Amino acid sequence: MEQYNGSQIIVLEGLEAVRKRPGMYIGSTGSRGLHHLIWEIIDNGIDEHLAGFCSEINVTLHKDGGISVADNGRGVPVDIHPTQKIPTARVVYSVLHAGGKFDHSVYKVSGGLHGVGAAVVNALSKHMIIEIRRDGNIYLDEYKNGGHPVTKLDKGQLPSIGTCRKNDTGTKVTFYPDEEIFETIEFKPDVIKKKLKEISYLNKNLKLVFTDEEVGETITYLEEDGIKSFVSYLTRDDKVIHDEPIYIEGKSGDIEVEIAFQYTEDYSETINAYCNRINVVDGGTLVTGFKTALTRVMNQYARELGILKEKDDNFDGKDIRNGIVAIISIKHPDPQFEGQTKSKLGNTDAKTAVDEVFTQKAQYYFDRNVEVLKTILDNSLKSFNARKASDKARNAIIKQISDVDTRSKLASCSSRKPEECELYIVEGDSAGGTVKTARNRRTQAVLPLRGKILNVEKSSLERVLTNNEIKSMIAAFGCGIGEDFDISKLRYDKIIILTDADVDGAHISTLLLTFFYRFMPELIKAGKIYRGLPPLYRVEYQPAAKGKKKKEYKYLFNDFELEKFRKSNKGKILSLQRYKGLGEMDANQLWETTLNPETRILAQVTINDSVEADEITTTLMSTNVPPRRTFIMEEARYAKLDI
Ligand code: 28F
Repeated sequence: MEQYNGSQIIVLEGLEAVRKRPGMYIGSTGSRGLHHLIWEIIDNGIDEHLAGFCSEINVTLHKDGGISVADNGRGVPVDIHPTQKIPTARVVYSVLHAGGKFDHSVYKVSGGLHGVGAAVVNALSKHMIIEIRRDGNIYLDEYKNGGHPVTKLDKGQLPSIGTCRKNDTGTKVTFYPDEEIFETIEFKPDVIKKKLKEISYLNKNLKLVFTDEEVGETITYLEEDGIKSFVSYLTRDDKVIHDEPIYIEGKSGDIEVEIAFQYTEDYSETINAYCNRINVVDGGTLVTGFKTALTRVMNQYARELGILKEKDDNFDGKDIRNGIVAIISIKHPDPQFEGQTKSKLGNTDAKTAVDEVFTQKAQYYFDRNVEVLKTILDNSLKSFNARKASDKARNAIIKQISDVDTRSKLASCSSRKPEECELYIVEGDSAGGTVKTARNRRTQAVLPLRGKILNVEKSSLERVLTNNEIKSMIAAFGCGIGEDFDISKLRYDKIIILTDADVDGAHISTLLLTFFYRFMPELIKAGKIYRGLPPLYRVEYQPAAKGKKKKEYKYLFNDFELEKFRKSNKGKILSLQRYKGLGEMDANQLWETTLNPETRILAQVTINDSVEADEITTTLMSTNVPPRRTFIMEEARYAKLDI
């Protein structure tokens, strides 16, 4: 193996750090983290597109499990980097966080984790090949085992392996994820296609081509109408109340603003926001600017057209956004992301920029499309009237919730300090009983749910409030619901869903998550919702150490861990107990594995992608069966069957 000089040793130590804690760089080592590798590389190609030098990106899934991403940009420079003293291409693909482009005029695009850089992909790949076409030459650089360079430099330069036409330029990266790092290295074509589709909407004149060599399929994504087509795609299964999405674009200072929106007959409001192509799941100033401007402009028109009389209250923002599907996409030279998952935009100038552009351009549009305007205002009026009527009905129900009986099922904890209290929502009475026994009564409360809760997808709040299980949860949380929701009144720091690891448990968990996502999304965004992960197996084994007679035991939480345990304990006699449900554990096993904050494992529920979350929830939970059947058929091969 090549001798390493000082700077290369530093490079390798950087990559080693990534291999030690991959989750810190790509979020998880599951399927989502695996696919982040592709997004990181594609982002480099999108940067090149944003700089104006790349019009096409090709993504190819190879039969041998590898994946290639190729752009037709300028090609990563191969000259010696002024400070790192190695070829620039090596800096971009093997030095951590060095991917920052020199020409800062380009807005740095980055994936959901804000551009951890292509070097991370190298670190987590067992093999990576970079092919650069530039100045009529084809250069090759190759790495193995997490970024160890294989290609010998020729007088410090990358070797040229051939020539090409002068104007044939670009960068092609092929990589093979390391199965030692990832729980799965199987790329999902549908996940890739969905992302490329979203990228094509957000980058309207960038062509993306996906080839799946496994099945010999090639698909091209190119959306000249950009986010306007994105909105049409999002409303494809809905009844719309005006034919075309309304498209607005403009610039305010050095912030470029694009907005597309369309109204449906639905009750929900969907607003997906992007800053420099990053999906800001928790919104922030760019969404506030849109909502403020939309409410002001529509109320102004409602009064001008006499739909609202002098004595009437203004339409509430929720009335005006009733049924709206909107995409807000801005380009900002220096975005500040805030919040726990860095998914909220903080720049105040983004609020004024969106407000200004929307106000100016929406008035220009509505002055010339009064029919559409009237349709939308009628929709707002209907919602306004319905809201007034249901306020009374809802307040009556919520008042009823506050009385004691709906909280009777709750085994509360003695502490009154929310920051130290946890609420376990447990499936069924038997498990509920064991959890009540095993818990720490001072800080852990238990709410057993009898059977399945209502599927709230597409339900109105009134309908939701008729379900006793949901009423007892609202009463237990203490933070109200709907207009009265106030997260500062939440009685717990964590709400932990504890269901069996079987199909029924998964279904109850999904119903609960649908309820939280549709009616208390703030709880998820504030990181309050968790899933308890009880062990799947308890394995007993004779310890290797001589003389020690006492059997030892270990808990394993999924099949991946069992596989790894078997591998590292070959030849040992193991007695394996599989837990079919929480009820099979005794109180101290349950305490040790699932309740004790020192030893338990909790999975925090997050929303990483607002489009995906909305679509998946609708697909899985709404009454429209065909999309669900398709989803299940496609995903079934990844499901662990519960036999
Ligand atoms: C499939 C992945 O990685 N494409 C890339 C470029 C182009 C330039 C560049 C990249 C200089 C030192 C910052 C070329 N010519 N696709 C890719 N295309 N990086 S990555 O420069 C990197 C900067 O580090 C490039 C002139 N300027 C920039």
